[in-house]
Amino acid sequence: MSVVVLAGGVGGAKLASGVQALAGTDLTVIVNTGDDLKRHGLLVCPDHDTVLYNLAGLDDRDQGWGIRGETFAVADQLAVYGEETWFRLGDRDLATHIVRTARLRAGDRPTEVALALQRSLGIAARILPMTDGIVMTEVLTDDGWLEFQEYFVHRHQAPEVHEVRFRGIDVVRPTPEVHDALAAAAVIVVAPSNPIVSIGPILAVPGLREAIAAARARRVPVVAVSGIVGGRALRGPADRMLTSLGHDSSALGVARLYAGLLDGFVLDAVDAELASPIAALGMTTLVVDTVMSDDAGRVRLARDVLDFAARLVGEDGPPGRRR
Ligand code: FO1
Repeated sequence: MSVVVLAGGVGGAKLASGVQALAGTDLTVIVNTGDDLKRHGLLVCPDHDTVLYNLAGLDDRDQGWGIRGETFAVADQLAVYGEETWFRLGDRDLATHIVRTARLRAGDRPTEVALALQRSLGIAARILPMTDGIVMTEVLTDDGWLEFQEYFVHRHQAPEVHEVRFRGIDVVRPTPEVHDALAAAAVIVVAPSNPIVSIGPILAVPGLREAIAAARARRVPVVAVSGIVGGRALRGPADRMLTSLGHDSSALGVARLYAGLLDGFVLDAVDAELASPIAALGMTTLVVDTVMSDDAGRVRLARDVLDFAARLVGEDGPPGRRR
């Protein structure tokens, strides 16, 4: 069964690694590239790399990003030279960015470079950038428009976000690899990543929503997992961002953002009372434990999600389209 997961960083990487344990080579992860940035002349792709290190079993579990057991000798020396080092790049992580940047300069496409990095780390699944074009997520705060990592890392997600934009999004397109993955998908899963700045850019790539709709028309179930549990984001600023942008900071608020896109929605047991208002949006719901605190939790949620998606495909296709 070919599984496509749409993912941002940590939450998406955790679920993707659970799916990998079950689906192996039949997994394709489409990752957000709106968080990408240039540091010290190198292109860094945080969401791709978080998924990369998770699927390779190299991820730093305590930190949530980067490589386990990392050292920071280069970052320390960069600081000696007066370089800004608020975005901490570890020594082994830097090798990823050096190789990526060199191959892009040599003329390879971002998707080709990403796939080569994955093969080198022994990953059998595919992690595809949402596009080969350049998209920059920016947030409007009281201090004006900030690049995403300036807001997220440098300012510790402290400024209130009044608006979000994805610069460059209008002119980018999904890659042939993304089109092929969605065309071959047996199930599409929207990971419990930030719905606005992680999943938002992926869905905003022109043609992406249409490709998902075409999959649904072939009776491919599309299911999402809420990253908001008990009104709070398990990690990151999604809860505060939802509120400041006028949405509910709840599983229901997330489901509303995905209305019309999904057949099924997975929410945590602590939010069970939201199942019926979410169902009223035209989605079938599944209430389970969605917190992935260890490997077993990742695989358990992945199995729950895939079993749920399989159940949605009845005689008449996913329930949203039954007449
Ligand atoms: N997050 C931090 O909070 N501080 C950092 O210094 C930092 C460095 C970093 C380097 C490489 C990388 O791939 C990710 C890194 N992250 C860091 C995480 C990243 O900024 C965010 O988790 C994502 O962009 C949010 O999806």
